[in-house]
Amino acid sequence: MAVTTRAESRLDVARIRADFPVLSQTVRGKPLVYLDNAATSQKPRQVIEAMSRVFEEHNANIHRGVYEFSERTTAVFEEARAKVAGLINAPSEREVIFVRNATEGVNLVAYAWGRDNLKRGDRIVTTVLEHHSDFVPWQQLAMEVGAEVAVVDIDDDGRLRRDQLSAELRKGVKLLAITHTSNGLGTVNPVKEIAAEAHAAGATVLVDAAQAVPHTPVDVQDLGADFLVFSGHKMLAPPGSGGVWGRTALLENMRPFLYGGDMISRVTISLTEWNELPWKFEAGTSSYVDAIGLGAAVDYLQEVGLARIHEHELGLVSYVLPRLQDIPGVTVYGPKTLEDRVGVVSFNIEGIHPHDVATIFDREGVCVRAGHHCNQPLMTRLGVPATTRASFYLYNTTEECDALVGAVHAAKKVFGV
Ligand code: 7TS
Repeated sequence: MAVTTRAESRLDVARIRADFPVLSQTVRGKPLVYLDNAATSQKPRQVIEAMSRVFEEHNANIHRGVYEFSERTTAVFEEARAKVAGLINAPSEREVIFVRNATEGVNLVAYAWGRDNLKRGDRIVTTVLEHHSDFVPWQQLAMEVGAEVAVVDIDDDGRLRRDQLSAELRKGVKLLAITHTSNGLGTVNPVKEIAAEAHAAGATVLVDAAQAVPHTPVDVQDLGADFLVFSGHKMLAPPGSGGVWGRTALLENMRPFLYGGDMISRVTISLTEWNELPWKFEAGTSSYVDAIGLGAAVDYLQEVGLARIHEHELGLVSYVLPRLQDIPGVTVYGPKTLEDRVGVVSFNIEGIHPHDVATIFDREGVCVRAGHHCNQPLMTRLGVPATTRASFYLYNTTEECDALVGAVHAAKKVFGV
C-alpha cells in the first residue's frame, strides 16, 4: 500500500492540548491516549468557561423574559445560532434549528417532512455506510407509509458504489439520505456530485454530517443538500447540542416536530399558529446552555481552522495506517489512501475479539471503541461482528499513534497471536 507521510502538522498541538484539561489525566497510571473522538470529543476550557459564564453571570430562560437580565441569555443563545450558520455557510440563521443531537435532527426531518412527503410506493435511497440514526428512522417510516428503502453498497475499499447509486436513483427516488462521512470507516462521500445527481432524479437530499462538520469545512450551499444534521458533542461542544439545517422553503412547508411552548405565535381554544423559523421547531425550554457551548466550540474550531484540522488528522492517518498494516494479523477496513477520508481507522486483529482488544488497550491508557459502532448493516457487509476503531481529532499526536501501535503488539502478546 502506498501511503505517503504528510509534512509535519501545521497545528500547534501542544498549545491546543493545553486548552483541554481532561487530556492531562492518567489512566491506570499511564497518560490518557484518547482515540475515541468519533464517539465524542473532549472539551476545551473556552467551551467550559462559556457555559459556566451563563450560570454565573446571566442565567434566565430564553425568549420569555422581558426583563433586561433575561435578554442577555437570549442574545448569547441567538449569537450561537449565527456562529453555527456561519460555520456551515447557511444562507440564513433562520434555517438553523437547535436540536439535542444528529439523531434528533434526522427524526425531526423524518417526522415533520417525511410523514407528509413520503407515501406508498415512494422510494428512499440510502447507503450501507449509514449510522443507525440515519437508517432506522427511514426504515421505520417506510414501514409505516409503505415506502421502499434501497441501500447502496460499498466496494472493497469502503467507497460508495457510484454505479449502483446511479442505478437506484434512476429507478425513481423521493429521498436520498446519505452520510457525508462514515463513522465506521472514515470514508468521505462526494456529496456535492451525488446531491446534484439525486436532485436531477427528483430527490430531496438529507446529509448526515455528524462526522463531517467537526473535522472538515462544510458549506451547505456548496454541497447543495436540502437538509443537513450534526451533533455538537463531536465538535468540542457539550452533549445536548446539535443542529439541523434546512432550506427555508422546505422548513416553512413542514409541520412542527414537537408541540408546546415557544413554538407558537398564537394559541386559541380552537387553533394554534406556529412561530416563525427557526423557533417553530424549538418547542419547550431548549438546551440553551449547551447551544451557547456549541457557539464557543464553533469559535474555537474556526480559530484553528477546519482545513488545518483535517490536514492534521490525515497526517496522523498517514503515519499510523502503514504501521498498523505492517503488523501480521491486522486487517484494516475502509479506504487505504488519504483521498476522501477522515481520521477514522477501523481494524481487527486476527484471533482476538475487538472487545478484548479494547480491554487490553485500556491497560495501556489507550481509549478506542470496539463494537459495531451503530453500523450493523455495514458490519454485515464487511462480514465481521465488530471492529476496533481509533478516531483522531485536532489534539492527537504521532506519539499517541505510537501508543496505539504499541497496544496492538501488547494485545497480540497477551493472546499469543
Ligand atoms: N451519524 C453519524 C455519522 C454518527 O457517527 C453518529 C454518532 C450519529 C449520526 C449519531 O450521533 P448522536 O450524537 O445523535 O448520537 N456516532 C457515534 C460513533 O461512531 N460512536 O459513538 C457514536
